[in-house]
Amino acid sequence: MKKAFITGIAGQDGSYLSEYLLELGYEVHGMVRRNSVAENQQSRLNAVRLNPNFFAHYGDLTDQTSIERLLTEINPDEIYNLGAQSHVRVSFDVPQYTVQANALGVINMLEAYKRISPQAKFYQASSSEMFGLTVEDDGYQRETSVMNPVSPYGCAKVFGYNIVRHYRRAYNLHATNGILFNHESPRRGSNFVTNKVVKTACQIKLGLTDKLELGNMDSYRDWGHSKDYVRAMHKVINHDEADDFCISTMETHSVREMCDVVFKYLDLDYKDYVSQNPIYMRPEELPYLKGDSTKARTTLDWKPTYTFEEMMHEMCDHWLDVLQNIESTR
Ligand code: NAP
Ligand code: F7E
Repeated sequence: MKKAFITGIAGQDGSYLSEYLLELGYEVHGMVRRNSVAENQQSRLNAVRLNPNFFAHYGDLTDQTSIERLLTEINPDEIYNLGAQSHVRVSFDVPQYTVQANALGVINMLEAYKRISPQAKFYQASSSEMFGLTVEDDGYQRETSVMNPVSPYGCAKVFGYNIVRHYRRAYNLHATNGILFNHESPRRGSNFVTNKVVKTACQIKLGLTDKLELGNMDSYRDWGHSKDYVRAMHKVINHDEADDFCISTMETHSVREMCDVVFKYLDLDYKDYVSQNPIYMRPEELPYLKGDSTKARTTLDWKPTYTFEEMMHEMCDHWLDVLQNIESTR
C-alpha cells in the first residue's frame, strides 16, 4: 500500500485529494493545525476521518521539528505540499506570515524531504498567481511565461516554485510543480470570490439579505473544479520525469460574467443586487488569467470534466441546501 503525506489536508484541495488517494488504495497521512474551535475543526475531512487508512497529525509548515517528526514517522512514497496562506487579498495584510508559510515553509519541507525521505516524490502547489501581469501574445499564460507577480502571495509562491526546481536539479530529487489556475468547489472558502457570490446570491434568493458588495468585477480568471485538479496533482507527481505543468480549463471569465451565471441560475438579475465597494479592491490587481494546459493534456493525458457553468450550478445547489437546512432548524 502506497503512503501519501499531504500538508494543508484540511483545505479545499487537501480534502478532495485525500478522498481521491483513498479510493486509489493509498494510506493517507495529513498535517493539520490546531484550531481553537474544536467543534468546527477540519469539517472538510468528515468524509474521510473514519476511514481506517486515513491519519491526521498535528504540525505546521513554519515548525521544522513537526515536519521532520512526521516524515520520520510516516516515511511516505508521495509528499503533497498544499499547505499555505492561500488568500491573495489577505497576503497584503499579513505579508510576513504569508512568506513564512508559502516560501520558507517550502524550504522547510524540502530540507526534511532531502534528508529524511529522498526516495519519495514531491509535489508543490504552485499557482497561476505567479504569472502576475504577464500575458502572451495569444492571450495565455503557460510554463514558459515570465513570472511577474503582483502580491505578497504571488512573490512567495515564485520562491517556492524556484526552490523546488533548484532542489530537483541540485540533489536529484523527484520534485515537481503543479502550476494550478483558480479552482473552486462547494468546499471553497466563502471569502474567495466564487463562493462569496454563490453564498450571497443564495441568501438573496431565500430573502436572508438583499445586497452583495464586491471589489474589482472586471478581472478575469480561468476557473476549474478542485476535483478535476487533484486528479492532475496525482498525474504530475507520478510522471516518469520530475517536471512542471500548468493545469487550467483554457477558458476565462470575468467576475461580472460569473455573477451573471450564478444569479441567472437563481432566476435573479445580478444588476439589481451587486455593487462595488473599494474595501474589497487590492493594492495591486492581477487583471487577467487564461492558462494553456496543452503540456499536461498531451503528456499526462489529463483534461477537466466540469464545465464552468456546471461547477457554478453545483456550488449554488450546495449553498441552497445548506441555507435551507439552517432555516428549517431555526
Ligand atoms: P485552502 O483551502 O486555503 O487550504 C490551505 C490549507 O493550508 C488549510 O488547510 C490551512 O490550514 C493550511 N495551512 C495554512 N497555513 C499553514 C501552515 N503554516 N502550516 C500548515 N498548514 C497550513 O487552499 P486550497 O484552495 O486547498 O489550495 C491548496 C494549495 O494550492 C495552496 O497552497 C494554495 O496556495 C495553492 N493553490 C490554490 C489554488 C486555488 O485556486 N484553490 C490555485 C493555485 C494554487 P487551516 O485549515 O488550519 O487554515
Ligand atoms: O479573487 C476579484 C479579485 O480571491 C478572484 C487563490 O486560490 O487563485 C486564488 O486567488 C478575483 C480577483 O482568487 C472580490 O480582485 C472581486 O481579481 O477568488 P479570489 P485569486 O485572488 O485569484 C489563485 C490562483 C491562487 O493561487 C490563490 O491561492 O476576484 N474580486 N471582488 C474579489 N475577490 C474576493 N476574494 N472578494 C471579493 O469581494
